[in-house]
Amino acid sequence: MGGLTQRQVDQYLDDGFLFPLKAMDSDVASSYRAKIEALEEKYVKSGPRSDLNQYFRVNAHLVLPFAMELAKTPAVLDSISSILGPNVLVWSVELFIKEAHTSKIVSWHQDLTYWGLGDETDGDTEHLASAWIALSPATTESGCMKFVAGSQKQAIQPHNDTFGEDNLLSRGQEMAVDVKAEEEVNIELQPGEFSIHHGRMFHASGSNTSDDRRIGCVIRYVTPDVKQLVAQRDYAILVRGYDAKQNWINVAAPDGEFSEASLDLYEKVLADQAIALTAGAETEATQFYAGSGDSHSTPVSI
Ligand SMILES: O=C(O)CCC(=O)C(=O)O
Repeated sequence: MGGLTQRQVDQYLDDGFLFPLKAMDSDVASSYRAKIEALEEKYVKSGPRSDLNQYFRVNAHLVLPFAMELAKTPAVLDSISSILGPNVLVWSVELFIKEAHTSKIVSWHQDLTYWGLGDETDGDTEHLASAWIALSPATTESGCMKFVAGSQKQAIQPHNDTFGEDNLLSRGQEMAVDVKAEEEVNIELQPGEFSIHHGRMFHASGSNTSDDRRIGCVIRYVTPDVKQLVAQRDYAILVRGYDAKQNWINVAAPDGEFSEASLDLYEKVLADQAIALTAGAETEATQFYAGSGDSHSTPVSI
């Protein structure tokens, strides 16, 4: 089994992120991009029950087999296991797509702020990491992610909901902290490369001024130690080792693209998670729940 060197693990512990790492050859990344674009063509008017973007942005692994396949990419899992240990579950898979020449951004935030996840009683955890795989060039020009080295050593900061129209985050959540330009590290990745970041990492991304779409697939990995502390229950798919703690409802990977069973499970998971994701929001929880079949409803997301 591959995995990170001790030096890379130490660097991750210092900086809170690692990049660029190789997930797959660029032609394999292109084949995943082609699958995404084929779905966009197929569901141009509406998704199977909700808007296609809902499934892309939240829990794609529950309804799209290729998203689960990406989450099981051996090189990514090996690296994640070097950080999280032998027992690993996938909590979420999300696609972040920025069209060419668009003003969409992601504001500065820390992932763990809104997920309701933590260790035992503390709404925080070291046992979660995200891997972001580039499926098209992620450059400064196309709006790649930006990290602040060492920021994961700080506590969760206060965040404000801005609901900014150009913000890819569902609440436009933004940290009430000024990040100086000289602190930013641009996480440039070529198709097939990936980065890993900590759940408390200060991160953001700018607009896409390039001629190509910027497509990233982010996978949120947890260990059996992590618990859902806000919602009553939460779900994950075991991808390495075993889950002796059973803090998660272990579910199966989808048995087909948007199969009826996978869509039913998707809606159940979304309804349960909405309780955690909307905690503290200034808007009604229903605004974030897209299981109603309303193709214009706001995706539930980070
Ligand atoms: O893709 C982006 O620009 C932001 C992604 C992000 O915030 C994340 O993966 O946690």
